[in-house]
Amino acid sequence: MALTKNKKVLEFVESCSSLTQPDNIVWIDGSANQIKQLKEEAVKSGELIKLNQNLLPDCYLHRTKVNDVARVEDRTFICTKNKDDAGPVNYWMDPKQAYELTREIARGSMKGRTMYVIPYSMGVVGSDFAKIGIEVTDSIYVVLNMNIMTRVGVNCLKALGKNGDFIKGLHAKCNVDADNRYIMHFPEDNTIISVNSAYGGNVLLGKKCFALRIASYLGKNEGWMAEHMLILGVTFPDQTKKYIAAAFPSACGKTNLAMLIPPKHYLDKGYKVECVGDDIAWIRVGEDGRLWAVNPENGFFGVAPGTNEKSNLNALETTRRGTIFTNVALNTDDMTVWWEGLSEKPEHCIDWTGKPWNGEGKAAHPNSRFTAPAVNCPCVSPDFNSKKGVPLSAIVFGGRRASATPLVYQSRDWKHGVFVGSAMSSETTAAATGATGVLRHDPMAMKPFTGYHMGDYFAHWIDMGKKIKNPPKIFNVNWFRQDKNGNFMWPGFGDNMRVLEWILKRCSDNPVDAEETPIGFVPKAEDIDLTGLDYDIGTLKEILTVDKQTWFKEAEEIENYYNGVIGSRIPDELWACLNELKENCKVTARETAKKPAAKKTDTAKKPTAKSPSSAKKATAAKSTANKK
Ligand code: OXD
Ligand code: MN
Repeated sequence: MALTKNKKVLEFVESCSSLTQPDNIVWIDGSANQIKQLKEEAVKSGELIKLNQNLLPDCYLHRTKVNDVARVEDRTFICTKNKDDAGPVNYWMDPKQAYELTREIARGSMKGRTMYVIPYSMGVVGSDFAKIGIEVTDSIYVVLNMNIMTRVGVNCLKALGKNGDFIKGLHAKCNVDADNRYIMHFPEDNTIISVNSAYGGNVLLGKKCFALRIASYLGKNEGWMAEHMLILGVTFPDQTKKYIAAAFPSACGKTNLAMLIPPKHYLDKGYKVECVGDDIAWIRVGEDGRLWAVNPENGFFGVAPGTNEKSNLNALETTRRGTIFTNVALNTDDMTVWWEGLSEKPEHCIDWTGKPWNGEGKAAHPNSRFTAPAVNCPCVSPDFNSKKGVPLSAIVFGGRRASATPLVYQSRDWKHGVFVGSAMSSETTAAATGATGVLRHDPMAMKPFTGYHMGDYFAHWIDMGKKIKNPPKIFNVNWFRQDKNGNFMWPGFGDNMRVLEWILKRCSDNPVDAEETPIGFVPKAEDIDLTGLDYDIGTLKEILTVDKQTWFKEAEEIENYYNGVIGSRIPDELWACLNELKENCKVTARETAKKPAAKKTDTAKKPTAKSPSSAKKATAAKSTANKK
């Protein structure tokens, strides 16, 4: 029975059911009883495997089809009337054609199946940030995951009232046919249609599709921001708190950073890190002129491989109950789960494809996941459900770069920070289909998630800067520098606290000193606290060095990207920053003879911008390690 009188919702549900022709329609009310029944049904049908309920209470395993294990960026479309509005880095399809194509595919596809109607909210229901969506799907797996990842149930319908608007989402599993898989976004109609997939990022429509692609478009029009960012809070020994939002591409360690456990000597002093979010931030300007952020999600859809007691104990604890695992291995001795990097290999296990594992190849898919409720997380922030969000002191960008980019640097101001974000590149990972380890531009880690023209997105960042009286400082980090033998040069994980501390000290009223380099401010090596870490300060100095020649080449590469890919919509402010970078990195003949580039102090005179152009010892681990 329909749970609402909202005509728009009823019409949407009716249009989906007359198209897909399900045998039954079930409205998801969010009650524990209904969810329990659905789990039982999914276990009966084989869609879920019940895990050891003593060791992993209320935990289940799901396997996707082998052709359906990651986001499909080349089958993900932004369907705007005007092709130019989707911009150069999105795949585009004419909305009329996209509706026709996907409706044809979905037509009759739910015959013999049940259609579930999921009312959900991104953000705490009733907060200024929150937005409601309705996802219609024929997958119990989707219902159960959405129930973890978002706030689901009748409350959301109540919040809509009789006439409220919402984001429409239709997911039809069809035959999970990779050749007819499409993830369509219609930002001008607040609509998403996903067909022929059952993998999280393609089908949990509240996540990437709504909370990033559609929301970024809404944010541009409504004056706020939807970003691919974790949010964490640091409590200092004097009990003051500061918040950081950080953008990293998929599978580059956002979950690990968001749940970081500081090194012992920080804990002893009274530092604490708490997690507000691990993937998405919705950000608005507050009345106090600062940026305030919420995590619109309600759970974590984290990458399993590489997660262990050392890399992320908090994530591991989070997954010990009420969790759905996808494409990990099944330890048949005790009906628990296993993945590469978790622990010693189990004696007997079934791999992610459902076959007995003989120890060769991967037991868990590299993009296998856990879907776990945020409330399970031992370090979840008390501000997790705050309706007004948390104020940001710092925004951090970061990518996976074997060379060039130092451990950390600070931009000169908001505009320069936007430039730094726009120039991000990172090596690709298993979170999306396609080759891994390929360096690609991924501005603000939003390449796959911006629902409109990337040049306009940069302009939106610049415009937002004009509205923020007290902007957060903007930084860039790189945990992934490698030496010539392919060893990581920074230990990462909990030790990243040492870098966060420097970042926050730069955000204080009395900032720690820094050195100005051609790309921004880097720490003096002695200002990074290495207490308790067997780490060579020489290595630290090396990964804090900025090489002018390398950065001149980077600048040329950014220029090629701006000119060759993004094109005319890039704001002048960013061209000015690029020119400034090139100017700063020009190497004189004398300098060529005595590398590396000299650093100036914080107070040194900045070079003038040109006008816009027309166009360790113990810690080093092999770079095959996953996320830091
Ligand atoms: C994710 C991703 O699942 O970025 O968060 O792919
Ligand atoms: Mn992500």
